[in-house]
Amino acid sequence: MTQTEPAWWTTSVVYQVYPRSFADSDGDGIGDLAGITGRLDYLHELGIDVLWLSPIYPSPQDDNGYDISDYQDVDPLFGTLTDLDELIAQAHERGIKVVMDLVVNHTSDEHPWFVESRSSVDSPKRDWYWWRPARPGTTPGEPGAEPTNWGSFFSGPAWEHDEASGEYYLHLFSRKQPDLNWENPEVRQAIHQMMRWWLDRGVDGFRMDVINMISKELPLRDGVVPTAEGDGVVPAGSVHGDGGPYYLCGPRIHEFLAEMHAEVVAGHADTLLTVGEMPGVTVEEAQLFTDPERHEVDMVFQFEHVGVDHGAGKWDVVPLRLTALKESLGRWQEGLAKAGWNSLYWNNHDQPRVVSRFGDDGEHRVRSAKLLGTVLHLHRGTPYVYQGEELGMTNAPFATHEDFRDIESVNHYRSAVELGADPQHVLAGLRRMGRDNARTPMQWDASPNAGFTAGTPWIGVNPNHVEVNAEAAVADPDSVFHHYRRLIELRRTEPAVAHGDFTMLLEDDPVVYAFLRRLGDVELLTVANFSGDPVRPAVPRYDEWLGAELLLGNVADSSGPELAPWEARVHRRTVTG
Ligand code: TEU
Repeated sequence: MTQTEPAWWTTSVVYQVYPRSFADSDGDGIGDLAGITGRLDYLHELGIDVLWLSPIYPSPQDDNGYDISDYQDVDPLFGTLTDLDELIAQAHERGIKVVMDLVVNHTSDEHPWFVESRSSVDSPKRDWYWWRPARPGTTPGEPGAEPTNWGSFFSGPAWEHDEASGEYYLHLFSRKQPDLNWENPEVRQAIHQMMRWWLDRGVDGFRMDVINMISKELPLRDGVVPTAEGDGVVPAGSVHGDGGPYYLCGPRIHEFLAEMHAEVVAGHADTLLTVGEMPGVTVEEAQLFTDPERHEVDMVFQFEHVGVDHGAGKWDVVPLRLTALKESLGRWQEGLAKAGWNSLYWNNHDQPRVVSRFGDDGEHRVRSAKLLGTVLHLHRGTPYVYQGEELGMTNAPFATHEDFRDIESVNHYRSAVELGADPQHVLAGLRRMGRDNARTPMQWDASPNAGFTAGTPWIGVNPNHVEVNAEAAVADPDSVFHHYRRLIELRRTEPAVAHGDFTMLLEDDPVVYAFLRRLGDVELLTVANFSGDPVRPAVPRYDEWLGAELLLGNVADSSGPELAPWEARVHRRTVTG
């Protein structure tokens, strides 16, 4: 982004909708497209530029739509293609672009491609997926006979035995999500064609699900079994190896993404947004993926900063160390400063609610939600807001394991308990980290189902919707909603927010998050107190900043040298030299 005009998405904010949980127009308890269309004015008022829709395609819903059985249609649960056209048209009328989820590491096992692939070892589509015989010297179907020892993300082995042919197919996620074989050029061409079809229909880009997993290193081989002792939540006895080194950013990943760009995106590049979801991606790899000269993707979702509270695995939650969070985000800011671009997010449909995770969802809920928004949006990159984040929605009070719906949580509970873990201990991990925290219905108002549905919601509504809801937030000028609205506006009105250089301050401070942005002679200071106690920030010459303009804050009439609990401020000044 040096000499040329900065891309449009550098000044944009993306809003993610998880359609199943956003707004239900027909009373079946599941959100739908017409429900989203009915809420576009709300999103317009918030001021977002882009809407990213989690999958709405036909799907058996084993992983809530991330298991797709037809890439070119809409699941009747969510409506019809006509409803989608209407949503896109109405969004465009309000100046909102629409980005689709693209899930092409795997399909559903009910996708016709897989049905055909499975039908016979001689099927012309056999090689579209990863079929392998049992490990030599073993009996197919017996535990340990899997072609490699890889574990799946959703518990159990990453291979499923197919009785009919005696072979196994690879599924990094659920057994209903077989991995596509990207080595086969026909697979790639079919996907490119499908993507072009969506662009012709008027969509404005793609969020690419686990796209750094599409290239596997050959030959497939065993991974290291991480721990013999267990990690406190998954006890000893877990036999699966980590295949990550062989499928995360594999040998042909850059080639595949460059090819996809050339085949699909080139020619529309100035108007589209592409973002690759990339678990395990390093900043060095991300530089390559997002360098505009390389024509791969515009930005990536990295996972480091949402791993800082993971102990031995995601279910083993450790307290946040703010210094670790700053070290990580600061390194990403620096790493993508010259070429490439960051995406900025706290939340999505896979992460627990940030105000419960890194803030204070009790006494200081509103203030800490504003602080978290401020810190994120003042970084350099494109911010993503996940539905309800702009209300300060919190984790849900799941009482028993039966309250969970997500396949990851349900399988994890079952397999950990089978291996002998204490059910209460497993539940405690699910409550903190379970993906369903993000998936409880959007809280529109204080009515019994939060205005989400007239029927029975597919997952429990958070009882705090009587207080935390959009209707109340829109009516209250001091709400989290209006704070987010101001942050989104600031990105457009203050060029240093989008384009300024970034310098982290106070790296070793355990409670204060502080950084500078600088563009030309404009300098911004963001300073935030990540604690429930007042603090005097050790920012060099802070007294000089106190006289500078306060662009944004989350505590009324605050001006002294001390930050109140969970206070965040953004100062602006003009400097010379
Ligand atoms: O998620 C990819 C991923 O690796 C994790 O974020 C995942 O959610 C899990 O928590 C690992 O512990 C993407 C989608 O965002 C997710 O919803 C899907 O379940 C997954 O891919 C498979 O399509």
